Amino acid sequence: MLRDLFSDESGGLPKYEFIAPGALLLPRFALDEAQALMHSLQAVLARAPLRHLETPGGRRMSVASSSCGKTGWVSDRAGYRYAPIDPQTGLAWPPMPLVFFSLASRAAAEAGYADFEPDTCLINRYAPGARLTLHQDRNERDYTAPIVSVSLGVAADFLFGGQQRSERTLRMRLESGDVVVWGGASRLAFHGIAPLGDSIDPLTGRCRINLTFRKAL
Ligand code: MD6
Ligand code: FE
Repeated sequence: MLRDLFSDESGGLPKYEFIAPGALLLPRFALDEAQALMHSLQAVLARAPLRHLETPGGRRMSVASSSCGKTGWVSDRAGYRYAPIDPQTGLAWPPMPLVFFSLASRAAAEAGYADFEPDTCLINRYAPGARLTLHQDRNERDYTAPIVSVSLGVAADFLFGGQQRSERTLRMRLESGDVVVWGGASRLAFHGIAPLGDSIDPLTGRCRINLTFRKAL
């Protein structure tokens, strides 16, 4: 087990990288499924299109978002929350594809969180220059379930701070296929994404896609 923390059989990437207590990076954990994830994603986005949400302060987010699963994360002048109906279409969010659920649950188990059953997946698309300012994820009902975050396409700099916005942040590069699993003592850590650079990825073109799985209900 201890050896697994530092090496793998192929002499390539470590299986895990420690970020902070409760937070682990699983380098390229989703690489084998990346195409299948993108394929299922197209079907989800056909029913629940990406859109630039408005923040409670009235700003348009640079990231374009959608959701699938039993509920979806939304933001508008009234605040941040989960909603069972997509306000843009008036329909229920598309069901979470099995390949999404299965990957998230396996990643959580690999990181030590057994039996993770996400009920929602937030989909974020970053175009060049898009960013996510430091925030905490605190709209979920209970903080005992972890969050599983899957990066696809153009690499981005992930900023990871402490429990206070003012604490200094670590910066780590998230590559296509990387999975971050995050819970326990890190569940309410501030985090964000630095403005995306302009480059091309074979899977996603000039964009980065992030899939964030949560148990919200
Ligand atoms: C992103 N991720 O990677 C944004 N939140 O595009 C998040 O905001 C996030 O990666 C909670 C846990 C993991 C995350
Ligand atoms: Fe977040």
